[in-house]
Amino acid sequence: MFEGLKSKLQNIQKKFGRSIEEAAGPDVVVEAPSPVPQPEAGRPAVVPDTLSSATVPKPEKKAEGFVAKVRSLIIERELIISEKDIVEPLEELEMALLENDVALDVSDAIIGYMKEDLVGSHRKIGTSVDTVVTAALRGALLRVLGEGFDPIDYVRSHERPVKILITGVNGTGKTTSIAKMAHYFKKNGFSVVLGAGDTFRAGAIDQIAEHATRLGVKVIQHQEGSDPAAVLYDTVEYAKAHEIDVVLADTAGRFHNRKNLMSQLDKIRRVMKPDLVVYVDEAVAGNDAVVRAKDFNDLVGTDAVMLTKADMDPRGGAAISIAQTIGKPILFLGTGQGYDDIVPFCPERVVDELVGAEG
Ligand SMILES: Nc1nc2c(ncn2[C@@H]2O[C@H](COP(=O)(O)OP(=O)(O)OP(=O)(O)O)[C@@H](O)[C@H]2O)c(=O)[nH]1
Ligand SMILES: [Mg+2]
Repeated sequence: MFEGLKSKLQNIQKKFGRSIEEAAGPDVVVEAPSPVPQPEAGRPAVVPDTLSSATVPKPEKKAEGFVAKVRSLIIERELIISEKDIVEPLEELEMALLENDVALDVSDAIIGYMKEDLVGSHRKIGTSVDTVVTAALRGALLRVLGEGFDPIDYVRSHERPVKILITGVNGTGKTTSIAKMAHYFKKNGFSVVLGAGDTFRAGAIDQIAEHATRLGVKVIQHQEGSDPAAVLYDTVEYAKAHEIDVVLADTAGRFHNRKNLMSQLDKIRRVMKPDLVVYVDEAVAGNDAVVRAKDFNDLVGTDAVMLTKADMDPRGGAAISIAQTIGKPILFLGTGQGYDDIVPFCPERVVDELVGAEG
């Protein structure tokens, strides 16, 4: 998952590291003299004049020994990073983000957060600058990814049944995602009912009914061609009567520029009163998925996004861009065709995967 972006980010982290190391100047190796001389009272300890001008000595504490002082000057260098020190790796980072389908404004935000974090402040850089760079990149990505969304917490703390309506364009994985979510909620101890709200596409009702049989959950269905709002209304009534925890409502694939289908979705919303409208799209669609998510959100409203086919996406641009672009969290990633191939989207975990865990 996101392998292309991951390897780019790892190379760029190294470049940032090299640029900052160059700005800091070379490490100074000082032989500890023997016997250890003590500084005269009232005078500072000897500071090696070979230290780079960019290196600011750490303020002396109390009566540490001479060796300890010199060592602290060497391994706890402090420096002030200026923008020109990191202009090249910043440009490379921007290119890498754009090449991997990160939306332009999101890429700008990441670059801005990196500058804000790195430039101008005193940084202790120790023997390696890697931790400084990793922390800055992690911080920037976490800010654009937002807080995430815990589906189990949501269902636990919400009045039942929790009604989840699934929307999106054709063939992106809506029905498969419903089956995966049903399996996920069931595994976590919740009861589930499915609503066969795609009454439009031939075979759609049989498809969801087959998933329901395999998963051992109930599906509410009407005839092909019937009103989807009525099917989903009945599904909610069934859930209420049987104290079911979660309603998962399927809908036909639709494009945002098809007016009739969009107003049908509006009707479904009014009749079923969903707690969560989840927009489903493919991670592999990259920037197209971001644009479509925004259109759906503007037209019918979206509470969260599920990105499918992340297993086939080396770029990760949609996953990084959607939360910031539409201001709604990613709920799950789809990572394959099996029922277990679903992971709640945890920003911390995605960032660990992309740039490595915090040192
Ligand atoms: N590799 C991969 N394939 C997936 C994933 N999710 C869904 N698919 C596949 O995508 C194809 C379409 O899935 P559906 O669930 O039928 O998509 P849909 O959005 O309901 O399609 P329509 O009802 O026609 O609009 C199927 O072959 C799924 O197996 C995923 O996370 N990874
Ligand atoms: Mg479907």
